[in-house]
Amino acid sequence: MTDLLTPMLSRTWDSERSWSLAAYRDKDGYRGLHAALSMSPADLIGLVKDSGLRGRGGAGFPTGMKWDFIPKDDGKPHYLVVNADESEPGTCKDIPLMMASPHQLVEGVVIASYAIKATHAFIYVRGEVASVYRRVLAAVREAYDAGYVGNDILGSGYSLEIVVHAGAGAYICGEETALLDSLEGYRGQPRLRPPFPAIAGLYGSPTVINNVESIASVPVVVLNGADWFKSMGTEKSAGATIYSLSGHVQNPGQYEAPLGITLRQLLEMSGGVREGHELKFWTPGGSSTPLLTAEHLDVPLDYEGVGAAGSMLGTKALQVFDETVCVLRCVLRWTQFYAHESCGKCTPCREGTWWLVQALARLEAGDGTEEDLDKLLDLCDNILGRAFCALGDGATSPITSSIKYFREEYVAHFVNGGCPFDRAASTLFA
Ligand code: L3W
Repeated sequence: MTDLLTPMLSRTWDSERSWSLAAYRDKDGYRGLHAALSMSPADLIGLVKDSGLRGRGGAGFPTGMKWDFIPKDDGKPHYLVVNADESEPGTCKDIPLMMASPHQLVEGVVIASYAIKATHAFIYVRGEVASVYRRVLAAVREAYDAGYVGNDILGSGYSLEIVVHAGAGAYICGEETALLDSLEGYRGQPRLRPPFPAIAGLYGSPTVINNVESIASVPVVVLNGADWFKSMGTEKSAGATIYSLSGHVQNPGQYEAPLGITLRQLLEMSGGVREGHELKFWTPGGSSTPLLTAEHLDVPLDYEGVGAAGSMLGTKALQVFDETVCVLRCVLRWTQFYAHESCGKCTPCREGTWWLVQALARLEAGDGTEEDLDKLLDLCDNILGRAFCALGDGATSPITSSIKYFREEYVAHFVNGGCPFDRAASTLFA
């Protein structure tokens, strides 16, 4: 882990037994909670709004505004749900964060729950990663024993129960309303929005659902103030965040840096693309965000900058591919993932992703034609904006963007009668 400028989320990661309560307390752990409990819930929401913190799960929705949507004095129970079901291809920031510093999440959960007057909070962890489940559970138990969770927290009169729940392993359960269905014991499938969870969420009650990194950012915002947070990042994308570098880079891993840094700067600071090779394409935020190329190395990695370049910041999962990678093979592999993970609820996504795989497989094998390429784009057109949730839209992103930048590579497959790449030269998708 390398800290660039202002380590905030990663400040404890290099400590011995960084996941323990003792190590967290050594780095001001739970001081944010003390400060938060001395404020009114309304002031706390105001502070998070002022800070400009935006959701780190992909959509960048303003966190304080989401908290403020929770009805005031409605007499219903309120819930906080943490989306820890990280499974977007290339996305690997929440799991390292929870492994290295689970108390940062737990402290954020208590502060956020207090702000929205929730009496129960749920941390929905991806089921396949048992080590994360165990680590978060151990941190929650430690926090109960220390009086940070449970009855009358730190003598404030505020009480909170936290439940750590392991999912059963489905990408769709990262979609917030499918996650709620799964948490309630149903098969995880998205619900129609509106109503948004803030009005009718878990068990029909007002619910805030935030990503792990968003919630883990809250304690330092409370401790250091909105102006401190806004001093990092850009005007509309405040603060620092975790970028995950993977693929053909010298030093893959998590890099904490202010929003607005560029991929060129991150590569310069981290050792660059693998030796003797050059960058061909990359994803700014996982495979659901349109691909970018070497011409986008200086795009500011914030919500506005990446949007203006025709993509989305998403989860800041920077997957880097060099010139040895066949973009078509890469896109086929991702599309197989979406077809497998489609929940089947809506026809455009259920049928469409299956057809996308058929068309891409034919093209990749060198059996396609120009007509197949047009059909592929037509299929994408019929999925985008017509699927029930973001999974369908996301499935089209790598396809349409790769054809935009690498159409000649698609054509080369059917002109050649097969893949023109030497698969042995690439370490990815070989
Ligand atoms: C109340 C309103 N609440 C919006 C809330 C809404 C949600 C948040 C953002 O998808 C993206 C997706 C992936 N009243 C509201 C309101 N909200 N209007 O704001 O909502 P939305 O619909 O913009 O996004 P989303 O459906 O949460 C998230 C992209 O992130 N992504 C990440 C994928 C990662 C995983 C994973 O690892 N499990 O799925 C990557 O790019 O494609 O576009 O809370 O309720 N009027």
